[in-house]
Amino acid sequence: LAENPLLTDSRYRALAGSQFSMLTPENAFKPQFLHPRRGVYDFRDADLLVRFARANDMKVHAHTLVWHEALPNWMRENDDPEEVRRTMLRHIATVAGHFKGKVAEWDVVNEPMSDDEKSYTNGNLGLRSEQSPWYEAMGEDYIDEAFRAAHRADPKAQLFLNEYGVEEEGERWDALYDLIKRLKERGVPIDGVGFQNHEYTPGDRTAPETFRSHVQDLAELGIQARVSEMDVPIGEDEKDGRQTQADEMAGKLRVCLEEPNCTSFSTWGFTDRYGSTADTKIYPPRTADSLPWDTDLRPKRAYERLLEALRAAP
Ligand code: 9MR
Repeated sequence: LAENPLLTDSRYRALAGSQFSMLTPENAFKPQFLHPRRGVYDFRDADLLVRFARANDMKVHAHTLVWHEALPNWMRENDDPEEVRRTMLRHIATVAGHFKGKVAEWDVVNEPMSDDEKSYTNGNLGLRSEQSPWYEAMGEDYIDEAFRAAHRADPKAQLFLNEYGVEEEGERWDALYDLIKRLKERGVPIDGVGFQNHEYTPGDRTAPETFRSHVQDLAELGIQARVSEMDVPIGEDEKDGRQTQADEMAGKLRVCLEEPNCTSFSTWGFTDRYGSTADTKIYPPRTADSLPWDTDLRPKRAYERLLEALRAAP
């Protein structure tokens, strides 16, 4: 983290000014690390990141309170719905309470939408069901309860729902939009939606203008948007891959800078040396080409294009 070139790049600092940057923890705030046993919390790594951010004038966008992954086993083991609900509420109260005033934003609910086509027609309104202990116990209400609990614990934090695969048109976006509308109608304290923007395959690359129209749809509901986890892995022999990667990233950043309710842009990692799209199933692991800095921390074309987009910002 201390190697992050953004901390010392004067070109970036001059452009970003006081809105210097926002740190998003990749793993340290996940329940499996923060809450390894019932009632036993370990905030050491997360606190370290918060101190690092403060020392470097960065805000913290904390990730994540309620997800169906990265759970300690004990959280999955209970199937009494009332117990599961209490576990979720206690976790949120303790964790968001611990970081009250220290983090600016939270991903309260991560990835609630289903990957199973059936969920979009069987009455689940596109929500992930059997994979999620939270949905299993409470149905859609877990989302309402999670946001209300986070708001009680830290009333000033901005509260986000974070999702992938919603940058393009289709039933997944439609279902997410309807969900946000229902939440707003029920008075749930949700402030924003994170668009992850993982573009793992060429088929995942999406038009910036479609993303813009989704950001604008959210603006009408009084909801912020952010690019939360962008990475664009390119194939080794993909022609003009680095150019495509640069265009994808800069295209999304430009939309975000132009739309008043888009509040931040974050890549998922910064250097290919530690990128989460590395192939770790082989030995030695093969690093991917997916982030703005290469494995030697040299800026790629993507970084130059991101700077250009910042420079042209309205
Ligand atoms: O990059 C993260 C990886 O190190 C973890 O093993 C994994 C499971 O906790 O999560 C990865 O981050 C994911 C993020 O939390 C949610 N959106 C998808 C990200 C990439 O898989």
